[in-house]
Amino acid sequence: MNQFGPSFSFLGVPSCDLAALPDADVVILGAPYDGGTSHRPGTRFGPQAIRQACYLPQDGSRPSLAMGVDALKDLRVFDAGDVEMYAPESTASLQRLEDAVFAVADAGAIPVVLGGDHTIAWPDATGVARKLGYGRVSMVHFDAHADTGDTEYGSLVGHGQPMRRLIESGALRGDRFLQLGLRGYWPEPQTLDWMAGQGLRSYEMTEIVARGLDECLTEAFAIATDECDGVFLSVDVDVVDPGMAPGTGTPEPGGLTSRQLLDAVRRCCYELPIVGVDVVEVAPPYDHAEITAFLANRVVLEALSAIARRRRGDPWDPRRPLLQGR
Ligand SMILES: [Mn+2]
Repeated sequence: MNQFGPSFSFLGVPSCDLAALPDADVVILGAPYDGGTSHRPGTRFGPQAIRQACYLPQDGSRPSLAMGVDALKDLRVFDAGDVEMYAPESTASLQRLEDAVFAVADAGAIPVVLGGDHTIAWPDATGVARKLGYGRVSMVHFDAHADTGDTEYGSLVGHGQPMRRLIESGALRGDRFLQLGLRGYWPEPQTLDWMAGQGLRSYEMTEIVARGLDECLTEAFAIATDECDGVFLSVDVDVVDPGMAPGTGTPEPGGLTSRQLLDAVRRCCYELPIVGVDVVEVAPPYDHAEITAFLANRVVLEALSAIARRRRGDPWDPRRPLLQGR
C-alpha cells in the first residue's frame, strides 16, 4: 500500500508483499519520509510522483531504445509499496525502512528505494550492508551536497547527515565513498576536514567540468570496486541543475544536465556490481510540469535497463549505431 493517495505500482509492474517476497531481481520500495528536511519539505510525495510520471501506459513494460532491453520484463521487478514512515517517529520509521531494505537484499534482490528526503540513505545502505557485510559495500553518491554534516538543530537524524552516520557506524568505508556533483556553499570547513580525514573522494562540479564527467566516473569506479563486493548508488536529484530539476527542497544552481545524470547512472549500473539504489529529494510541491518527477522516473528506468543489459552478458558499446540491424 502507498502511504499517501491511491495505491499503484511503479509503471504498472506487479505489486508484492514484503512479508512474502516473490523470486525477484529488483524490488521497488517507497520511502515517503521528509522529516529530516532542513528547509523546504514535500518529498513525502516523491514516491507517488516518481511511480507515475510517464506519458506511456502503466503496463509494466519499457523497452529501452539505447540499451535494447525491456528491463521491466527482462528482470523480475516488483513494487512492494511504501514503507510506513511518520516524520515525528523518526527512529521507528527509519528502522522499518532498514528492515525492509534488508529483507529485499536478504531475498537476493536489488532494493530500489524511491524517496523521500536523503535521510533515507542511512537506513537504505545500512540494510544492504547488513546483508553483504559492514565495509563490503562502496557508495557512489550523486548530489549537490555532501550530506556529511554532524548534527542539524542538534539532531543526528536529518537529510544533511546520512553519509556521516553510514561511515561512523562502519556500514560503509569512508575511503570507498565517491561523491559527484558537489557545489555551492555547504558544508563548512570543519566538515570538509572530517571528510578528508575519512578518505572520501568528492568530485566538486568545477573538477567535473574541467576534467569531464566520464573521466571522473572512470576514476571513481576503480576506487568503488577495490576491496568491495557491491556498490550502492544514491542519486539526489538536486545534483542536476535546478533548471532541469526544480522540484527539490534545496536547489543549487550550476549542476549536471539531466542528460549527464542519465548517462552517468547508466554507466554505474552497467559497469558496476550494483546492490542497491535510492533516488531521493523529489519534492512535488516545488516541481513545475512534473519536470523533476519525469527525470527521477527515467533515472530509475535507466538504472534498471543498464542492470538488465549487464545481466544479459553481451557487450554494449554506445558508439555503435544502436538502432540498426534490429
Ligand atoms: Mn543529498
